[in-house]
Amino acid sequence: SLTNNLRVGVQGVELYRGQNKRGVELGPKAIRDTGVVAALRNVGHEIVDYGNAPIMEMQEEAVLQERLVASGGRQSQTVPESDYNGYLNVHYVKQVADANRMISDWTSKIMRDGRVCLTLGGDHALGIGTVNGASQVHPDLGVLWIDAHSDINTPLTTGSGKIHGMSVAFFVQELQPYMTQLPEFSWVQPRIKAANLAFIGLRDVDPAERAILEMLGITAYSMRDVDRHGIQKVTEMALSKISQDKKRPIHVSYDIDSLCESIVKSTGTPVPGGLSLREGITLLEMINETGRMVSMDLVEVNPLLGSELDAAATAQAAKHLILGAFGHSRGGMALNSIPKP
Ligand code: NNH
Ligand code: MN
Ligand code: MN
Ligand code: MN
Repeated sequence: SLTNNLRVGVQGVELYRGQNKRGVELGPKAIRDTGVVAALRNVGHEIVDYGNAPIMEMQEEAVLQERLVASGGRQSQTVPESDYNGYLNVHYVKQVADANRMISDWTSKIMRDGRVCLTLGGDHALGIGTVNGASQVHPDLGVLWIDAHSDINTPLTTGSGKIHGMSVAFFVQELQPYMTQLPEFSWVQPRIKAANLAFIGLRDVDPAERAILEMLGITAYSMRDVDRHGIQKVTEMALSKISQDKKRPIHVSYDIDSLCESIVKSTGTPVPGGLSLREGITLLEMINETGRMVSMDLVEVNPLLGSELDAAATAQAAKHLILGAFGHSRGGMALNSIPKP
């Protein structure tokens, strides 16, 4: 049965330096503006919204941001790349590292307050911080990474230099011997075992990423698997792979681009042929039913991409995914479970 009586902490993370399209920093506001927090209260949860983490780059960028808004246009801009050095191609290392250090602290603090942590992004590089924070509280954490992409490039294998395509590489224990150690990220504790990680929704994986997945035997269900087995079977398999004894606490990192490009256009790298919104909801409902989800990210909503209607549809999709993850009953609520005023 669905879990609908949790203590929940919401945090926004206006991170955008993990990729190169402005606007993803407006994701937390776009998602909150759907009324998702009030909707979660109606489901029955007790919720504290901690607001947006004051990451330094947003303060530095506040002026730029105002100019963007003042320009009247809601057009996304592509930001210039900044290389780590002449040898590695990793963009904005310090900004992304410093932001993640704070995100990690906020995540573990929210969880130590006894709350399920819901993180609204922002780009997917924030997963470095949320997984680190969550695994500090639950060292036996399992991770489900729902994404069109596997985000497991290392600083050596990345073609793009974008850290949102490398997040997973930072926290997988067995990958560390192959991982270029960046001093800015030396605070990260890679505690997630390859066996306790699974991907669902893949359809755009780089050759080096595929090699890493195979080398470490990481469970990865692509859209081909979803087509073959159906989303229920795939979710069951993923859940039992990452926790055979069905006891492990679960972090869900949900990239909105796992959904099909036809429904989610306001995201940095839309990919055709993805999950339907219903498959996304079903998957998250099943995770909710385990009662073991301790933390969830919803990332890569960029309201400056696509039309305003696209942006609204993408934010709505995010809202309904979150509702599924937090046990909203599509069949209506039983009278005795409706929260008392
Ligand atoms: N694999 C590519 C890279 O490393 C694309 C990653 N883009 C994403 N990931 N949107 O979710 O840059
Ligand atoms: Mn570059
Ligand atoms: Mn991603
Ligand atoms: Mn993605």
